[in-house]
Amino acid sequence: MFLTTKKPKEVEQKFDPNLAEQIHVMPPRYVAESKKIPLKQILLIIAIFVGLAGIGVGGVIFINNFFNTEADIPAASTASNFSPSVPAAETPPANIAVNLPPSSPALQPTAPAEISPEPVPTTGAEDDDQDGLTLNEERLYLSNSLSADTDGDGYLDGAEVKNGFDPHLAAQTLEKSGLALTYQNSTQSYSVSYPKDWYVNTLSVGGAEIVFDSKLGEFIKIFTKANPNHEPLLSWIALNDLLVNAGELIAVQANSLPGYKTPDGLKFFLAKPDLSSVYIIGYESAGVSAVSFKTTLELMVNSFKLADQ
Ligand SMILES: [Ca+2]
Ligand SMILES: [Ca+2]
Repeated sequence: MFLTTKKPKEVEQKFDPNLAEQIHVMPPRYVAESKKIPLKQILLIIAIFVGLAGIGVGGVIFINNFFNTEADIPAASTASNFSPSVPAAETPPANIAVNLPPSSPALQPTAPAEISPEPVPTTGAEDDDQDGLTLNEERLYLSNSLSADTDGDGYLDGAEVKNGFDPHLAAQTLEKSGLALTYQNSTQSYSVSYPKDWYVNTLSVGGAEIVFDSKLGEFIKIFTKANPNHEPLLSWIALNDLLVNAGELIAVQANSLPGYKTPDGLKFFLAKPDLSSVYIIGYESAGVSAVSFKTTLELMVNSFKLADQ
């Protein structure tokens, strides 16, 4: 037959089985590239993946912890939801209230601070109750600085001290109360009472110069002077103490010893009966302007006693 289905020879010639095989085979470049994926890249990808997964897990844990902490503070009912392991009874509202700042004091009006008056400075030499004892002496003898007769026996505090009596205990001497002590000068043969809180210092060999120190700058000194010519006391003073005007001196009788005192009452001269010695009992202020222990000086003068008296 003329018309056949036989393929043209050209077409048949073009069909090449080898060529067909080549068409179905993957091109060499693709095969080569797929086989060349490096192991390092795979490990890197895995590492990145693992890292991202770790960050994600960490974030979840952080968020859970954050919300659990927040939940512990407000109320016990919600705390049990976020932290079931902690019983609600362990975090009662009472404990939370303790941690809160107290509100009641802030709401209460504060009273205005009292303004204390400025303390009035004192010299210690004031005698407010006019009993003859200064403030320093009232402290020394435990008497009331606002009561002229502390023990109520009818004698003023100053008069009692001057004569060796305790102003805060009726019918009791200062030495018996322990408020005054007796100093014995065996070399110069005399004794004298002085306040127990004072110091006694010997300034010269033989005890001719003894200082009774108040520790407040003021002191009383007893000076023993020889009178070899047995001069009358007033003459001896005029000859030996140029700081004193003998004509202004006031005669005194202290414990049966004749003597004189200066007009200000701060220096006393006593003579031994045979006029062999003169005792000068003087008040020294050592720069202190106010005299605090004038009555104490009188106590010492009145208690001055010779050993052979
Ligand atoms: Ca007084
Ligand atoms: Ca009294």
